[in-house]
Amino acid sequence: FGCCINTMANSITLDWSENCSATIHLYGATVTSWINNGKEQLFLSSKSKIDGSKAIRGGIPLVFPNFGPWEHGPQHGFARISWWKIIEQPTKMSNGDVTTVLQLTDDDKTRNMWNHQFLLTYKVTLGENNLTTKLEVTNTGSEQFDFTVLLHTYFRVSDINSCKVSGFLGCNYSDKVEGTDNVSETTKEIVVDRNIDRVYRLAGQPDGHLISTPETKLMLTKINLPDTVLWNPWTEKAAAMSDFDDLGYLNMVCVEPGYVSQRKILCAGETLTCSQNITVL
Ligand code: TA6
Repeated sequence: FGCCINTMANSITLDWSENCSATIHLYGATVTSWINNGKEQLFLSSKSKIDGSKAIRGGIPLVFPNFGPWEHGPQHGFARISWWKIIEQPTKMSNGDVTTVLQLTDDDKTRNMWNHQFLLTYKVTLGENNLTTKLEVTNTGSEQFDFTVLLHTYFRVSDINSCKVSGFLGCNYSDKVEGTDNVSETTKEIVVDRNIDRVYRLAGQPDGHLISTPETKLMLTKINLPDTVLWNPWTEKAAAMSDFDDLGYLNMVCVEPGYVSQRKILCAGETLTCSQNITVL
């Protein structure tokens, strides 16, 4: 099976086999689909815009150079609402993995918001039973800059009530819904049953996060993304988002590896390489 570039839809599809593929949209370099063993692993809202009018609601949006509300521009920064370029066509490696590389560099638009020179290089690798997304942030300017970065992964679940997420035990977190900070997690396996929006510090160490439902078990491991955001909008917040299916919260959970509780400082010429690997167990 080869790989194809669907220029009409501004997306690239990586084909490992007829029932194992991934699709990346050039808008935001957003992975919008990952099918493993014939089953879709990512959540994509049926109301999501993929015409470039707003960030894609689902898949793996890229958050850079700022996680959360931002005084210089849109929430979560400009990476997920920019058109990226393919710099390495989809390629089948000797071990069977299929990879592609996309890139985003500063331009007038980004410099108007954030006056720094940067290069983002994003490599997506599809294996028989795993997906790896690796983001390299390079400071191509002559001054240091600081940022936060996050992979905003939306996992598809058959039923949120039967989904358990582990890897947070003992981690301190800030809770955007309760308005608390520095609470320590006492639950080994979290079952999301309400609006949850937490930034866990130093989470998923060393073994990663297990996202399990009766149907599938996914293991998320990460490099240089010390924090993990756990989010589900639940009923009210889902209904308040025009691009989110009203009942979509029943079929998704966001487990988002990020470098967000502290700002990362990059000196001129320096690169941060961060990645997540999601394996179907
Ligand atoms: O990752 C969690 C979060 O920061 C939530 O607070 C919520 O705002 C979510 O991201 C989605 O943000 P968006 O800008 O995509 O609507």
